[in-house]
Amino acid sequence: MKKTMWSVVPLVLWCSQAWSQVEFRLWNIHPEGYPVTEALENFAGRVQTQTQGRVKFKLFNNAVLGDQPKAIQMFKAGELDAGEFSIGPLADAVPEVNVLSRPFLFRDSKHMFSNIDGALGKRIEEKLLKAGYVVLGWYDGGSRSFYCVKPVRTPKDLVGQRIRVGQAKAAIKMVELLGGTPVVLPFKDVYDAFKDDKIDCAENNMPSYESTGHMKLAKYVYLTNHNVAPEVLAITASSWKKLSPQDQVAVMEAGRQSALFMRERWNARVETSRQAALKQGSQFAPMGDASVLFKRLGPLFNEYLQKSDYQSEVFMVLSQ
Ligand code: GTR
Repeated sequence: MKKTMWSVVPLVLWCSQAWSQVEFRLWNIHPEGYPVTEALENFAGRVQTQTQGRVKFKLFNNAVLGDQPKAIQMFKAGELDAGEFSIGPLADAVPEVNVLSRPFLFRDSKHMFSNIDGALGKRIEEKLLKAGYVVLGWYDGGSRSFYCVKPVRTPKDLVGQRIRVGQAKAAIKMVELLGGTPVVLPFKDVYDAFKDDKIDCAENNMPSYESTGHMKLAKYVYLTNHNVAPEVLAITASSWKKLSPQDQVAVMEAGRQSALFMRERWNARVETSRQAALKQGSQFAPMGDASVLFKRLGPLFNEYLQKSDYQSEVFMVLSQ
């Protein structure tokens, strides 16, 4: 009897020690009050409650730990535990998710989430897992359009313009095909680049256009909605393994719930940002005849169809 007790005690001690309190570093590019930030706060709060304080996520906003390509490197190197990433730079690191960065893949968020919350999302989650990313939730990356310092009403107006893009192959190629000069810059440097006349245009969704203050410097919005994509809340596979099975369930559930929370906040914010931009004097031009743009982007579309890995996914989405 005595012997059994002694053999059990160290095991219990070891287990509780291995799964005692952990604090994870959570990367975020956005400022306080932004829907992504609010959702990450919601996530961290839920995790703390559900795990009775055993698991904590410390949130680093405003890309203070580095811009997104840097964060993805840190993530891969295990120097960061978790982050909320957009698809472009993530696709450069994990080419299998590139399918989601194809321009004009999804019509709108509803179309996107009907796929991402279904079979397509599952397949991509599996690919991300193989690359060391455990997906905790799919956030809304919104719908991206161009905005410029000078009026832009047709695809021709983009020709010869210096257009900021994030570090993402698909975005660079898209700008080249449209006749512009891609200027790759970190998100936080775009405002100064407009001010210092280093760029003529950028492209983003309404809440980012507003929250960054770009709306004050580039008032002409050309509503192409060329990119509707999700963003992803993920934790590294190695940090994930530090959690007990019970805490993994709690963290996963908190991630899923925070994504639903985010999507709701996002929809409201798109409208308030649009109103704020209008008030600020922004002018919105509709895309007009989409076929002109589609023709120019033809080589990029073909690339997606030729890559056998993505063929079925692209067809699946486009046929809906
Ligand atoms: C934002 C997005 C960020 C980042 C940024 C950018 O809309 O949420 O993750 O991609 O755009 O353009 O760099």
